[in-house]
Amino acid sequence: MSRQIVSIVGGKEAASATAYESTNPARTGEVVAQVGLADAEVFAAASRTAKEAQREWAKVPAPVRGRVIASIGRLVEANAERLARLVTEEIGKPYAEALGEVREIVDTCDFFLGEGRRLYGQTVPSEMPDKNLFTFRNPVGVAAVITAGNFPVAVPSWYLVPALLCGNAVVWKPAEYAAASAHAMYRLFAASGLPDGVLNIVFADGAGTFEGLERALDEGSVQKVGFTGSSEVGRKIGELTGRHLQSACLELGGKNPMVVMPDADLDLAVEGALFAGFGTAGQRCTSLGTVIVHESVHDEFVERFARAVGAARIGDPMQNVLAGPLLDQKFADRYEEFLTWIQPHHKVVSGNVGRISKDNPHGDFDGDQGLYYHPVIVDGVRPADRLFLEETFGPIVGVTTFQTLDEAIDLANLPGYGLSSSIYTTNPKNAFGFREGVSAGMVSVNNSTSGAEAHLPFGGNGKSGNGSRQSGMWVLDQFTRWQALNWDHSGRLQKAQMDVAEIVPDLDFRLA
Ligand code: UN1
Repeated sequence: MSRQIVSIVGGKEAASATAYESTNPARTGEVVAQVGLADAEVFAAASRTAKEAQREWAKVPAPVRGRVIASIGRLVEANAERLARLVTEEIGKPYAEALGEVREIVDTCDFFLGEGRRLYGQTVPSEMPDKNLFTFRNPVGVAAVITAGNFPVAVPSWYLVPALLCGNAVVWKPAEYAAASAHAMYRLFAASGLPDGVLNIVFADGAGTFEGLERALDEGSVQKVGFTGSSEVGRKIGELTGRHLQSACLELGGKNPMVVMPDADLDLAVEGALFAGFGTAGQRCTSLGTVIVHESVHDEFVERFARAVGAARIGDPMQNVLAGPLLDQKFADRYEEFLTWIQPHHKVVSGNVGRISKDNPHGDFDGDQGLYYHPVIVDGVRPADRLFLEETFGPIVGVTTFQTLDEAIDLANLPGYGLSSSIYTTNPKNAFGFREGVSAGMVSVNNSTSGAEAHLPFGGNGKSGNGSRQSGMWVLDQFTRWQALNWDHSGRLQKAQMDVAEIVPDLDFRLA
């Protein structure tokens, strides 16, 4: 029998309004969890509960909160295989990658448990005597965190761990199609001893979440929104939070470019493009969108890339495969639409296109009973094409050519996203020139566009986000607000800018 799961608010199961089935995309007939979806009121109520709980949580000394984060890391580590297996079962991510994803939670905990003993403020000299200036990091309050299901546990941890460490309470709304993985992660967090109400999990559909969030913002019970998902929904959340004078932390889509210079190690570039484009079935926000390859090496690169894709194993995600199925039916439907963007002037160089089946196999794999799709390389993509300009979440990569580095940089920036990017070159001049010119928040040199490490700033510009950064010390600015304190112990009112001693220089002085 499959699991039955519902939202948990203040440590108690909350009411659900509608039912949802989370299924295994590798065997679509298999239900992983029956999920009770809550309505807008439950979301708003969870935010009120969180607001109440946050007051006490903020009073727990940060080093003690850091110990809780340490416990979460240990619990996740001790349950790594189980959690990874559930992720594979629910969203079809190859098991080795799912284990890596779980590792990323532990890495994030490792980083932030120490932050509990740092969370530094500053002492700052005053312009007047007998006066001291300080800065403090205060928690923002309640964070509403809304996450996608392609990284159902790692990406949420990028929000949850620092938010909790900084003394905030959280209402987390995970993707419905990854509800069981999220529920398991919630239980691991709860086992760390987090007081009830400090972390709440609400399962809801998009419309219910949006309405609940709007209510919570109106009521003043949410002070920060974290969102990972599409640029389209990110824009709506940005508008909503903007109306409440808040700036959300938005981690959105990408059309991530990979530039291949004539001096590149082509085998390395092919290996990078294969993993960046088709690992995770192309379903990372950091997945490769377009290879921008120098015209002098284009034919050679495309031939080797197509060969590598033809040889890549697609199949049961519990096996040693490059990619498993797509995340969910919704993603399969959308991906099929992206395939209609292939135009007569394009050349598909990777072989078969579309759903893998008995009549349309990938090597000897017939698609079993899952949402498996052929990896597709489309050569001859032009700057005006939808395939060039828009994110195509799934296993499809475009190829185009350039003559000069400046032209490659212009092409890389043209779609207007700015999450990740990559250049393959053996010349440092090209690497640094690209870094300087590309609009992306993340740049790889001789490496995949995906696979960022958990302690570097993660985030994008343009259509990829509003400049917010997650991970490492940079995310602290999302979950804390600086407070400035000045303390005058002179025993008199000293007026800033007015009662300041003046040392008079001789500005007419010149060397003889
Ligand atoms: C995402 O798809 O939302 O850098 C995040 C990477 C992963 C995270 C991807 N560590 O590819």
